[in-house]
Amino acid sequence: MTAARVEYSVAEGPEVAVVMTPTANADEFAATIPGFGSPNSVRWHVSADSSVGNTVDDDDDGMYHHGTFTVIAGHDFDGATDEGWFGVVSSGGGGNQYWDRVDPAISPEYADPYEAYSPPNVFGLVLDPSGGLYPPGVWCELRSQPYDFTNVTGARLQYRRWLSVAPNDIATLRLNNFTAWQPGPS
Ligand SMILES: [Ca+2]
Repeated sequence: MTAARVEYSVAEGPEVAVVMTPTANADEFAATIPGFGSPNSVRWHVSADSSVGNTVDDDDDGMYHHGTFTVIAGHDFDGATDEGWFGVVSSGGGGNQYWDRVDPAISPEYADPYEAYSPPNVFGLVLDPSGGLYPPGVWCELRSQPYDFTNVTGARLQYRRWLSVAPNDIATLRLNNFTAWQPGPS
């Protein structure tokens, strides 16, 4: 490697890049980021350049929470039940719904995840040993039960996703029917 940098953001603010410096160990780099007031959340990821000109970006962000951090609800989708989550097809699809709560490794589709962030299971669309893609012209939703945030301040949603969509399809994250995230057609 010829260079490495860590990019961090505080409380989902703008990313700041810090150049990492080589340590005494071969191919090892280190950097220090400043301290922050509490409570706070810091997200970071690392990218590096190789001697042949390639840049590798670690797309698996790290996350550090400092201060009193209370988990109001959490789901790894690995329990005995769906924990109140349910699939809905709000248009198209002929009344079928396509969400599966399984180990994604069962799917032979190259675009599907090969493992869960929290093994073994994820919720995903058409994760089937015989393969399969979501059908065209369908709006598929995975919904949670409602959560009571009475007297809660500073609530945030954190999740892991794997997104593979067909050209011109869109993915959307909605909270209280407010579009919180939508990367646009891909
Ligand atoms: Ca899981």
